[in-house]
Amino acid sequence: MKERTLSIIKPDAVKKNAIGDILRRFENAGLTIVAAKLTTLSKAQAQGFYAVHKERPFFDSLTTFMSSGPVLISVLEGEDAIQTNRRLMGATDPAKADAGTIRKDWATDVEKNAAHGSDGPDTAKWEIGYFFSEMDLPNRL
Ligand code: IDP
Ligand code: MG
Repeated sequence: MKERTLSIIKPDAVKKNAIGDILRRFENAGLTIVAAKLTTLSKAQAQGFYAVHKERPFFDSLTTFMSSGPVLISVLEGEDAIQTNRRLMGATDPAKADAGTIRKDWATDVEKNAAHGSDGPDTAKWEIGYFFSEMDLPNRL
């Protein structure tokens, strides 16, 4: 099914000049980039995005990291975009990520793990709406 997902190339991967290589992987996998912005999140914006994790012990460190430098936020569209992006990223912990995945190739550790991808249709819709408006994304799915 054609669907959309939210991707974030995290500050660690942006610092490694990996934006082009990572977007290339999305495109090579048949995903289309339908909206994108390069921005630096405030701590409050990062806390809002990761609110679902606010009780986790790593929440403060994670949101400090996510607001530590530029990120490339994009909306990817295609068949099974959510699972395709998760497969391209690999496991949350790069030590457990398959060879050839984004996290295996660029992550530093389980926190500084190079990329974010929505984990399901409901979170994808919420996450896309968190960063993009109707004007950025005409409803043409
Ligand atoms: P996901 O990004 O693979 O969906 P989640 O469990 O949703 O993984 O966690 C969100 C983010 O929180 C991860 O991508 C990672 O940056 C960070 N994180 C997850 N687990 C840990 C941990 O055990 N220690 C530190 N940071 C973590
Ligand atoms: Mg997640």
